[in-house]
Amino acid sequence: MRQKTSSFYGSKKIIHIDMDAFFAAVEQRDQPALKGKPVIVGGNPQSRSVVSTCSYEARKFGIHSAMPTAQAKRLCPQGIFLYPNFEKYRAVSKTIMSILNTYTPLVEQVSLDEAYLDVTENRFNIEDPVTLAKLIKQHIFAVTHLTASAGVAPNMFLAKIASDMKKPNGITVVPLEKVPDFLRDLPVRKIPGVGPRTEEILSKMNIKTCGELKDVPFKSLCEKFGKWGMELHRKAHGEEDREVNPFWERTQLSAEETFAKDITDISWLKRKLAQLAENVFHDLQQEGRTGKTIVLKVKYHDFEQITRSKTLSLPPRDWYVLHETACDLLKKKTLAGKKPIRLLGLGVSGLKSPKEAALTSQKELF
Ligand code: TTP
Ligand code: MG
Repeated sequence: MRQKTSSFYGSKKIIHIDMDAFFAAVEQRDQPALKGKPVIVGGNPQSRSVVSTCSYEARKFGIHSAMPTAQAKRLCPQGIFLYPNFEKYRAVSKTIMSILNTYTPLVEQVSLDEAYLDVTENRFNIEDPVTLAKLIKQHIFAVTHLTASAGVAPNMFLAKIASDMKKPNGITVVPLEKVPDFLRDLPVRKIPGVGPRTEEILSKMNIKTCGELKDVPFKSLCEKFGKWGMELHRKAHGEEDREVNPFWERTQLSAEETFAKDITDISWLKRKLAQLAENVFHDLQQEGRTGKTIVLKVKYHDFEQITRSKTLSLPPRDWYVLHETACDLLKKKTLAGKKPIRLLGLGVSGLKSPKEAALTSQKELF
């Protein structure tokens, strides 16, 4: 036993758990006729809505989260299209999180279906984190009849990358001594936080893998990316300081997009804000949270970045309130129309759960 876990010694033992095709799996569980079928959870294919998720059977048709539902329907006309039932998913999520908490109090929930556990010390005094990950997966399945994938690693970002590698129902283990091998051929895009923009800049520097990124001098990365460069350098070496924080709570939810070219046309920018508002509102609904402060982020063509915000008297009840507020900020508080814009972001901050929000508004009445 000691032999097996020695590679983790002197470091942390982190498990990242991510449920497989979460919303779709819950639907397949509750309607056995859907088992083995392409199930797509999202909005109406007749509207401009997007796919929340789909079963692994549907993924074979090229369908994925955030794809327009209409496109999913074209790719898989025989697919079974369902509306999401957030209340049900929230209840299942609560059960899963309470299972995780029986192993260690150090559980950081990241979304409805995803969490990190620091099992360096755990309630069962099990030394081998892989044994624990297997137990946790079995436990979740026994109670919910749903499968999860797990990543086991010495830190959070490696555990997250690992949990995605053998989906569905897999476990990927990255012991400390295997970290360099694990990162060598891993595409830089797999590093959490590396989006299309960073990927593009790195690609222009001929860097496609974490192994190649590791060899870039620290100074060059900092010159290119500032603080983010420092972070990238550490990640390429498999290092991270973050601790699993059970009290972490998302206080802001946002969406943003970098455009293929810089934009001056205000009507185009407003249309883009409508899409961002729909996405953000959808995510708020999914998490069952509300907030009153609307934040607009603008990055101009010269990379100058500004954020402007407005606090409403009530949380937005629909996406178009978000959209209207963002358009108002864009018009009155930015140089949109005069100075070309490369990125727009829209967020809601000061987030509260519906229960907290209800309590606050009751207090405000007295
Ligand atoms: P994910 O864990 O990203 O996806 P998943 O669980 O459906 O599939 P897998 O992990 O096996 O790849 O997201 C969890 C849930 O969050 C997902 O079931 C639906 C929801 N979701 C959205 O509503 N919109 C999105 O764009 C994404 C990515 C997820
Ligand atoms: Mg998942």
